[in-house]
Amino acid sequence: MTARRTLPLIATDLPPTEPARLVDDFTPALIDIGAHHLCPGCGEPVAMRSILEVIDELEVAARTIAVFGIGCYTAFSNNLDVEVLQALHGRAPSLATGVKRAKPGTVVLTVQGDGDMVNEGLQEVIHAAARGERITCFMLDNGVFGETGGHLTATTVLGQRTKNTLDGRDAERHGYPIRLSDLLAQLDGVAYVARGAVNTAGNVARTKRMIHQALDNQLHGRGFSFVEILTMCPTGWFIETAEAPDYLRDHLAPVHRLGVLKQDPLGAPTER
Ligand SMILES: Cc1ncc(C[n+]2csc(CCOP(=O)(O)OP(=O)(O)O)c2C)c(N)n1
Ligand code: SF4
Ligand SMILES: [Mg+2]
Repeated sequence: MTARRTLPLIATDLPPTEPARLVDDFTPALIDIGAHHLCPGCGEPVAMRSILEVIDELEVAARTIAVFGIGCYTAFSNNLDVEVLQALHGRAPSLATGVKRAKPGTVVLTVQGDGDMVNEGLQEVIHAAARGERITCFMLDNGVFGETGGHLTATTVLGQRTKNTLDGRDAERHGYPIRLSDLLAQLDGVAYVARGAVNTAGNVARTKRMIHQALDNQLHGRGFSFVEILTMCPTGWFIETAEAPDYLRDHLAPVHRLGVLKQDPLGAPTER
């Protein structure tokens, strides 16, 4: 049994005591709204921004097709200057496979959460990876079903507070977390696997390099590329917004370890 968590509970049924304050406009070129409606301190907008900045830098926006899963990040799907397809829960890698095979000249990526990808569609990503599909999949991993209230997912780490594990995930009762990047790195057909995070400026910069490498692989016809991005979810973790970056560092990152897990310079054969 894991030790009881002692962090104070935050009331999420009341409005914030202080209004939000816009400190600057950091809207990236490929997002056509100035503000988003995700929670303050959420890591997903930072991850989305990083992906879009790399697409812009690679000058592939006009031939990019993003396939979205369903989660809080899906709020961005109507506001991007790239083509977007909405997949059913967990099915984005299969839809992306069809798009890439039908239109090999496009740059096809998926954006999914941990609940969408590891709970609701685990087989889809594993099979797409093993087939060596020339697509790039991004998983925004906050260890909770954020959009539906912050419940436990398959990646929730032991001891992590979620809506249905307020005393922390307990191995005996809830099982162990799945480290998806580590699993995918074992598969032939996979060219690149990396795990980044957006809890510090340094980690954002490193994660952007991973995103760049993963998309560059696709542009060179190499095999399946995957980047997991650990993102803060202060709402679903039931902690103060300002505590979330350190909570990610202290609880999520020691289990889902940051770094490049696989880098095959050649990848799978490129005939397809
Ligand atoms: C088949 C199906 N089951 C459940 C839902 C409800 N649902 C919508 S978003 C979501 C959570 C997704 O969690 P995750 O992928 O981790 O994204 P996050 O919200 O954390 O960014 C769920 C369960 C749904 N839309 N469809
Ligand atoms: S619930 Fe979590 S993942 Fe969803 S917008 Fe809020 S902080 Fe972000
Ligand atoms: Mg999630």
